[in-house]
Amino acid sequence: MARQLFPTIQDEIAALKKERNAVLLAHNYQTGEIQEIADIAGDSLRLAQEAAKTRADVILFCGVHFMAETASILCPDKKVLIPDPEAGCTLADMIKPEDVRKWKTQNPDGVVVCYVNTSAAVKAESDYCCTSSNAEQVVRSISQDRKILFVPDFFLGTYVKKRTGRENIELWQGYCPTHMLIQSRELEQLKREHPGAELIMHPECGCLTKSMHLADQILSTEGMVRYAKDSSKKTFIIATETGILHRMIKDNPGKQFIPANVNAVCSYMKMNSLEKIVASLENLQYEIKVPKDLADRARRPIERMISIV
Ligand code: CIZ
Repeated sequence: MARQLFPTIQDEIAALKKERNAVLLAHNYQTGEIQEIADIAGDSLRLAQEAAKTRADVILFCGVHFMAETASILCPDKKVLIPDPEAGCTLADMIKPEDVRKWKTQNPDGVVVCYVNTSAAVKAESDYCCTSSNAEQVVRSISQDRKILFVPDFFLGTYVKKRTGRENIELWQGYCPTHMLIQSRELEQLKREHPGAELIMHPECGCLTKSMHLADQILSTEGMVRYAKDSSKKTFIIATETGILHRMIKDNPGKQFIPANVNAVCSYMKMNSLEKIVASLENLQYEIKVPKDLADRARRPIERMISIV
């Protein structure tokens, strides 16, 4: 049968979504054109929680692999798709389940807190999950006398250690290469050039400790979007992946958003495209399915986190 022609690729995606009864979720770091066609844009946890509420049969997750896994863990009965199976996360790949198992053998009374940027296999070995918006709260909920291993982000872990004043936290040495591109010297320069601007930093930034005195706010992506909307300030320097700027600019006419580094672009996040979304909905590819046994174990630290925050 001849393929139907659509005026635009966006129309084609809308028709395919309807045909498949699919919901399209886009992470805050996706391209603007993907965020524009998404049913919901947000951070990974919010998207996975929204996915859990949906009546759709198919969840098309425009983000990276661990995010689609989280959706599969929280929505075991749905078909979860990702447009490009190669869209991974360098930070998540820096910790393996066997690393966590080894630490637990050496520290039988220890507690493992994993950042959401981890594989399902690492979550399954962890006691608590956290996001950048609730890491401090999660750590504060753990008894002071228990040693903690925080994986995999060294900079978020350092920030939490500082905020809680807790010494018995071991930090994994993982990092996000995109957030490493944001440098303290450039932040200083931008603050000089825009004296009235507020600097909003993501805790994954490699220069966080060095730049803490410059930051007006240290927030997760959802926290940044909320803050920019509520603030009476007019100019903001945004220190995170540049995809976030799309929503901020759209939601806040009259406010100015300056990227801390225009090159802070995650190449994995940008692997998804409108063409790949069409192929994904047409062929129901590429399915991310966390096996039941693993999903049941990986869900526990996520549910513990949700019960705390
Ligand atoms: O949880 C997320 O989506 C990530 C990776 C960052 C954030 O701050 O939202």
